[in-house]
Amino acid sequence: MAELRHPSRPVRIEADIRNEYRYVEDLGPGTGRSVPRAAPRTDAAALSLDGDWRFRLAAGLHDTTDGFEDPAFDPDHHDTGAWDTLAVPSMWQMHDLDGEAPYGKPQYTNIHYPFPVDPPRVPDANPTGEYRRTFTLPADWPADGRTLLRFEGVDSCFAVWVNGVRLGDGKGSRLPTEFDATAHLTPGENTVAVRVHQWSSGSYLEDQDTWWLSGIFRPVSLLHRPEGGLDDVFAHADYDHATGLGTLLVEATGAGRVSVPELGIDIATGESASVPVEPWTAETPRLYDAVVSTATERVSLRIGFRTVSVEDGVLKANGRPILLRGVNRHEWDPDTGRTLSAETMRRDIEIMKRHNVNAVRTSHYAPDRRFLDLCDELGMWVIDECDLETHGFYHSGWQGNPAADPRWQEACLDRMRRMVERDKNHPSVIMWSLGNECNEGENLKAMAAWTKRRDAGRLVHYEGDYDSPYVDIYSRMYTPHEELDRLGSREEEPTRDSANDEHRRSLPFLLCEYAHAMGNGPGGLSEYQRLFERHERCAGGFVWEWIDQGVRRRTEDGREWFAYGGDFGETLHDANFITDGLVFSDRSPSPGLIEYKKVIEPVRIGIDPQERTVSVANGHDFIDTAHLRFTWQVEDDGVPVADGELEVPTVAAGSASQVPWPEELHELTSTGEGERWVTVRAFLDEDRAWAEAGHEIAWGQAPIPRPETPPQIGAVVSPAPIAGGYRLGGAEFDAFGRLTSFEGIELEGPQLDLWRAPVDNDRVAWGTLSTAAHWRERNAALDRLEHKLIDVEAGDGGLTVATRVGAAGAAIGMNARYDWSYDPQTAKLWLTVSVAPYGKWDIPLPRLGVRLAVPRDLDAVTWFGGGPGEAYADTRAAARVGRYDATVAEMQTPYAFPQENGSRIDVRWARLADRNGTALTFWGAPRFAFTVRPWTSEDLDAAMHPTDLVESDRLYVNLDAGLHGMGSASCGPGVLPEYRLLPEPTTFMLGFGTEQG
Ligand code: IPT
Repeated sequence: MAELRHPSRPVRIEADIRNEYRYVEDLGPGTGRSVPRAAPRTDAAALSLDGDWRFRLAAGLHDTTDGFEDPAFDPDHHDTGAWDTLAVPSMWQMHDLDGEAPYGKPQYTNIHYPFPVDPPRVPDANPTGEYRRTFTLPADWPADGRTLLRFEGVDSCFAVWVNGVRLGDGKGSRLPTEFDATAHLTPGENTVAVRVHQWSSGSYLEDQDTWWLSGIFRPVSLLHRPEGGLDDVFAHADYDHATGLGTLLVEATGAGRVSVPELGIDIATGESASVPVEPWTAETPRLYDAVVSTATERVSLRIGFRTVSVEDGVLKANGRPILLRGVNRHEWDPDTGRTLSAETMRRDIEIMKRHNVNAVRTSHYAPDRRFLDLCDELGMWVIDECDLETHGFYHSGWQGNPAADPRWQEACLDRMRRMVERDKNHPSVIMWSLGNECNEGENLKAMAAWTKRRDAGRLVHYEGDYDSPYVDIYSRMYTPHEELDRLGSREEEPTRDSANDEHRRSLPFLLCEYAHAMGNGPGGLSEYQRLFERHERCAGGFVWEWIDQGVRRRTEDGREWFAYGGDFGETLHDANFITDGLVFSDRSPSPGLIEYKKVIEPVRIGIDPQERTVSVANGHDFIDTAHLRFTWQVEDDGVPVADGELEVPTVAAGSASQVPWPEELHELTSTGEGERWVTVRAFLDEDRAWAEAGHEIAWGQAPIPRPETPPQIGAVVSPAPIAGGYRLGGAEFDAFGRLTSFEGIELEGPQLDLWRAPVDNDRVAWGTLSTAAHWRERNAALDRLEHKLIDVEAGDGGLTVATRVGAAGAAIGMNARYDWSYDPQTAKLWLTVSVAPYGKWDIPLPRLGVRLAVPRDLDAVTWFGGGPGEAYADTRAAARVGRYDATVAEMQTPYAFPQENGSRIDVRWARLADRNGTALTFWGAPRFAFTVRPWTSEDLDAAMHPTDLVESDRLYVNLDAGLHGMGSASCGPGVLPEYRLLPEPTTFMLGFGTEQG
């Protein structure tokens, strides 16, 4: 194993060494590179150079102490025998992290550069990897034309040698670079050597919110370019919705023919043809196979005809407004970092499509190009974003921002050119984004201008310049709801420079980031979606972000966990701000994704029990509902009693239709004892490329109304004194009035609980004190409340226990009274909790409810209420009323950073049972929120990772009258007023029994 030498070792920096590495810190994008171009499928010869390369790592550029030499190929001088073997593509810090971590470790920072901000200088401790491999050109490798050596992505800067000849160097990590190797290749064995530097001037342009990782992380290949071939092609494929004609024009660097057999098109490059076509949309990703050929090369393209436009300030595709239900996607794999397999890319899109997502912003760089092939094929609107972010300059008031410094202009333009040229043939790409978080600057303007000249067929996006002078869409991030409402109504403040106002007001509005999906949440998605749907100016939004970027690790005893910032001993890091995705690091959906799926469902199903109708509103932008099958189902107290198919006439996109209830359902409307709910669901009628027939797209639910009856409590028993306390029917209490057992089950009695392990949205705040900090603050100290008994009174009706609840040092607290009664008829124990705050409260409560401990064996959970997943006041759209079963383990949500989780909403009753039939049932009067966990909120609060949580021999059950909402304050607006849990006098009632619910 190569030893990563200590970076602080003193090294001699000689003048000639400085010269040799000048390219690392110069502002140029690279030297010796070929012109950027598209690289479509072709029949020209190609040779993959992926696989095992020889590799070794030095601690810095100037670390010549251990024979770290010029990698120019020289068989006499170079013996790679002692080198390691490393897979290409891969990121060198992602290797053997649970073992020796031979190539250093990942580091995570959000905005801060992980080196002194002294552009364009980077540290001498610049981990530098030497890569080398040999390859033999196939015997039939063509002798004519040229051969290019292509790198799809190298992070962050590299120089290349072929057979000892230096071809050049490059920067721009997530963009392709090609070098002409023709003159230096030999028919036999060849050697390619690449030297890769972790840091370079390019790092100043790549300050995205992700892990700092290095290496040849995307594929490498040799590509033959035949004489008279097609080095570059640009297919323009528009769709005219008025005529139904698609117009194809292929520009190419060589003169050739373009044929689309299915459309009968056979034209010359540079010529156009218009024929009737089915247009491409994200909902109907219709692609036509085309071949562009010259005498020496055949290039295959997949053509999607579509036209993107802005009309009257509305974003349109093919003449119709579109609503982007999007996600921001970093490329991430918990084992390999930003090196992704094709399967993983497909998996991402499948999961997105299955959750009704129709758009991706490739935050914040051009993705592996195979991802865009898949977006074309499966149907996704894409904002393709340039690999450019200079966020770290924010901390110095944007002094020295490369986006505003003409010396960096070529580097910026080069990045844009390489992205646009690479991706210009993808119908899925509807906007080019200049980058992310670069503030303002002339270089951005120049990038926009170049892009518009090069490709008039797409829109230009950039968020960082609010005046929006050179973009086609007004884009912002994390805008609160009420401001979005004003923006949607075009009632926003004027631009800073009044010259821009008219232009900006004419633009559609986009939230390129919103709803920060960090930890539990985001709350408020439904409210955002309503605004997007209300205002036609709103083009929709992109949730931040798609995936938790955790690094998979294992404890010594083999338990899996996911690392975030700081877990690799980084001194500068941004902790778990990197785990903020809609899917967890292993790509399992988080509750946030389930919620998002429901909120953005493209079909809205309304059920009106009065009118006995079902309404179906088709929110698709293009397709009708013919691909959907509808069913209805009736449940009594969550138990299915009847179901059937629902005939819904085909509803056109943007229309709604109402159907009467089917006869059978009609007959079921009278309801007996329990609650009767009608659920209507829409499923895919047949297999799609991304889901099978039967996949659920949307649902609606409504109760058959009935008067809500308060719990019937019959004649109650009086408490009887027993040794050390009281007995009340089947319940025993200690002298302090705390419940100790019920029907023989040992309990640690319910008592008032106001605390929750703060969620990221409580904990993380920008420029203000977080909600959790207020909660912990000395005068409140809700995390360390004490309970003081004031009085226990055994009366005729039961037991009354009065307490005061407050923390040491705090002047605010709660009066809490517990009224217990026992109804022998039903064998139920009833508890009425009455709370009244005292002192001056100016903060919301984390939760309001009671907590009790029960034996660990009661592991089987059944409940009737909202489910199946967790739901909170402002994240409850996906909670469906029903009867659910789960184990205690399944009731937990494994957020990478432990926090409040797993609460089920609107629970009518919940039952915990062990294997021997012992069971405890809780009733609400009428409802409660319910969590059960094998550890306490305090344990959750103290843990850094789920693997820190140790199961106790108890289960801790919370029965809550309410919980404070989640909001999105970890980056964005806090909890909306209607979901804040305010301290006020409250009474709630709970029942305890052993019967079935
Ligand atoms: C915004 C960034 O664009 C994004 O990359 C990510 O860091 C996100 O925040 C938070 O996770 S910028 C923020 C300062 C609004």
